[in-house]
Amino acid sequence: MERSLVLLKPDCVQRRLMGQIISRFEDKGLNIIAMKLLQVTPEMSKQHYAEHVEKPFYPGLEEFITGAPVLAMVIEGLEVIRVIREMLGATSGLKAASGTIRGDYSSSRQMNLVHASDSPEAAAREIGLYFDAAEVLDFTPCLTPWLKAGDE
Ligand code: FUP
Repeated sequence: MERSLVLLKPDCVQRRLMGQIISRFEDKGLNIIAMKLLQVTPEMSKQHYAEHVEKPFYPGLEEFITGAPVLAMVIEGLEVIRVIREMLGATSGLKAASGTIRGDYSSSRQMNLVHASDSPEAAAREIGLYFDAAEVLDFTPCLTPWLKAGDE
């Protein structure tokens, strides 16, 4: 089992798309094990996007991500980091394939609705940034035997 930090970004919250996006993850059989609505601070943004802080687009990215609440989640599943990144599609909504979340709902590179961790190392770092250990619930949904075989 793997975990990913998923953020429904301010554009997703403001556009009232949270329910539709959460449904896609639930319909896929993934397990939401933590969830919190919060306002990202400039300090959190700099930690979250540490690899981008020096890039020319960073000031606009910080203004965007701190501009309204986000919904942070920890989602668990088999190969979930890759699976969710594929569900999101390419970074830009203009390039993302139809059928992906960004391909279906976004026409922007910045306002691309959802963030998801891109590696196990990033997931561990990002989960620690948004959640205390006690906020992440370790439970097995009762439907699990109907979602995957026991040896998967
Ligand atoms: P992703 O891993 O798909 O979320 O995208 P990146 O880590 O490459 O970029 C992080 C965020 O910066 C993206 F959500 C979009 C934003 N971005 C811009 O706003 N402008 C750019 O030129 C590149 C990325």
